Amino acid sequence: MTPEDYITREGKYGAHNYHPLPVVLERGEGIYVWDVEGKRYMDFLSGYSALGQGHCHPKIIRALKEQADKLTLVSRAFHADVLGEYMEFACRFFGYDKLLPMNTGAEAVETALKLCRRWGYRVKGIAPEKAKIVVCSENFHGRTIAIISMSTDPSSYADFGPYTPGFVKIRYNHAEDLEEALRDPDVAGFLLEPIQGEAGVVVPDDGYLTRCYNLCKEKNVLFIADEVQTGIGRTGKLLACDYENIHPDILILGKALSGGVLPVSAVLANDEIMLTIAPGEHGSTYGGNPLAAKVAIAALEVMRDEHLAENAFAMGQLFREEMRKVDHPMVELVRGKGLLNAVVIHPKGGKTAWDVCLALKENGLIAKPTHEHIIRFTPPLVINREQMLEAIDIIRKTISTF
Ligand code: IF1
Repeated sequence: MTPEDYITREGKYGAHNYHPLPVVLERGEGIYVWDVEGKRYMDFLSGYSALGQGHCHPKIIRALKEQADKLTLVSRAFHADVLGEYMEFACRFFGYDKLLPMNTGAEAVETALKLCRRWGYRVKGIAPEKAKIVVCSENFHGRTIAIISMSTDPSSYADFGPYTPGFVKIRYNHAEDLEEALRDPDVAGFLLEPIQGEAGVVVPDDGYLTRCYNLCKEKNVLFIADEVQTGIGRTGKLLACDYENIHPDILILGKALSGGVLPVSAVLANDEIMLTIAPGEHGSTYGGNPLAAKVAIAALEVMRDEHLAENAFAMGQLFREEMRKVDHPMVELVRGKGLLNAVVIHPKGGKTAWDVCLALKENGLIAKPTHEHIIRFTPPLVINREQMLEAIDIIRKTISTF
């Protein structure tokens, strides 16, 4: 089969909800992936940041295989020996009383929304059906109906209505909007991405998170951080909120929590919030399954023991420094934190970010455009200096051909 055969088959039998780069991969190791013809690429997408620990990290794969031979699923109808081990490990790792395990990022966001509303009614004392949650424009929190009801991007929400009520949308990076919104006593929580990923890696001003957090504390409103993409080392700290020493009331994790091995997500919070949900009121068949538990422990250990946050910090600095030296009309702006970076591409002679990504692929580096004119560069956090310099060289040379 040729690469075209694979692509045609996928398009014939699969829903057309994605527009992938025309590359068919069959193997991965560390920062590298290989296509069906044996060509090697540097992976500068990392499964949308899930593969922070790199492809097929031996320690994580070993944990997966060992557990797979013993016990894969019990559902939460029974206890499993490894679930408490994982929960204790993660609670200590992130500094919370309790963890609620889910699978995808979207489910974890949904869980956080439910927890927030519950807390709003049962602890804060908001009147029934009145609770509101404040969210930011240009947000991305996933694809469910409730989540797209928070979206300001028509490609996420258009013609999927009717929408879920109870969300108030304010501008991102404008603490004064939050101050205004929090005048309403029915607000239970404020949900945000510490850096907006899908929006094109929008980094808010220093101090924004702190101002928002303090406003929430003043008004008895939960500060909820969606760190599905920014968390677990991606931005150069364990959490992006760590840059401002903010400890969110509700922390949402996903993606790299399993190192790209399984869908594993989690919500962390203290007892006052978490214990508002009682048995039978929320859950998931696969949430917290033994495979996920063992894989997540291994993924977090790898991130800690290999100092991936520190490496992301250093490699990110190198990336932005070198990319900012590129003198080419298509390179409009380079921004990001750690290894969550974006380059804003100025179209030239009808050539767009998509064309740049196609050319990068030919030259052995794969990345994906977002919003027509932005390329996200998010390599695995295990990338070393030599590899990063090689990648920068590929990007520089590719752009110079335009
Ligand atoms: C897609 C971006 C990344 C997320 C945040 C929750 C979720 C995500 C902050 C939901 C998911 C994804 C999903 C992916 C594209 C993608 C993405 F381009 F939108 F910004 F990562 F770069 N919170 N992000 O970023 O997690 O349910 O998918 O596990 O194709 O939709 P999920």
